[in-house]
Amino acid sequence: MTATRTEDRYLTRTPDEAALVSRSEPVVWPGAVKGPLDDTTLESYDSKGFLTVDDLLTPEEVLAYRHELDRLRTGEAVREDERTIVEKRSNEVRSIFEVHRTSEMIAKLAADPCVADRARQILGSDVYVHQSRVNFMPSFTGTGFYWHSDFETWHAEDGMPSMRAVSISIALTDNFPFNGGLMLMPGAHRSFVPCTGETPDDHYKESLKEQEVGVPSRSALTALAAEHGIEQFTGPAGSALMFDSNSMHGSGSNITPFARSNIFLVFNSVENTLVEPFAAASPRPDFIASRDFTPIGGISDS
Ligand code: 6CS
Ligand code: FE
Repeated sequence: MTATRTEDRYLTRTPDEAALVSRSEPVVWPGAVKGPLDDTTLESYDSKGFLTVDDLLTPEEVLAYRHELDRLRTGEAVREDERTIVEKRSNEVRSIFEVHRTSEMIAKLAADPCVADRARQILGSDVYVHQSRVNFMPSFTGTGFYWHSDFETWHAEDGMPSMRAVSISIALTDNFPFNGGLMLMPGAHRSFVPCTGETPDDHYKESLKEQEVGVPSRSALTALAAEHGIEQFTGPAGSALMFDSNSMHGSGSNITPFARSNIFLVFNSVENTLVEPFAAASPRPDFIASRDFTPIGGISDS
């Protein structure tokens, strides 16, 4: 059943600015699924909208994934592939989507209990991969991403009904405060920020390079930052950040010699599968927003 706009709790991409909307859904879904996260960690995630995992990967695993990322981005054909996003100015490869389908290593990582069990525990259900990408933030010329909520885009352009998805960003290089590490506003995930501006056709062809539609107003960002502050995800290669689909986040550019790369996986609850977009003429391609809702693995018995 496709929700009509009148039933849409999270109206966005409207002509005029609208007030913040309080989140309807829980952040951590009632304890239907056990997992590796202890109560203190879950309470912190519930409150802030994100958590960090130290040493998710060993140094040897980090090296193996870095070789895999180099394999994935090598070759002229990669640049012509629609799943590859290149930097606007430098034309360097910035992101490659759908890597959970093109890389067996990354498919296994997504299904690994140390990743999938955390997602299932937070979302309280079986999960499937909504989106995967590897990100290369080049040294010296890496451009960041302006403030945004991923859910705002996934709701508007992919038809994701509710805030019942979680992302994990796994660092394959050291994340320093100065080389474009992700910034988040702790607690802002409890407010939905409607954005103005109609979604252009094929918006993803621009928004994945630089998002201009579907970004909050400066007044909304100023109010959120004043209320919640800003924290930055820093940590060594092998560490990971898990964050709620509606976390307000963004990243700066990278003018340092220290390149940044990560594996980015988005898990959506099988109870929250995509319907028609809520604020776009047509859904985005499957390589950006999967419509294969097959759960990964079963609920583990851990
Ligand atoms: O549009 C998207 O789905 C992607 N865009 C950003 C800026 N973050 C989340 C996601 O990968
Ligand atoms: Fe994002």
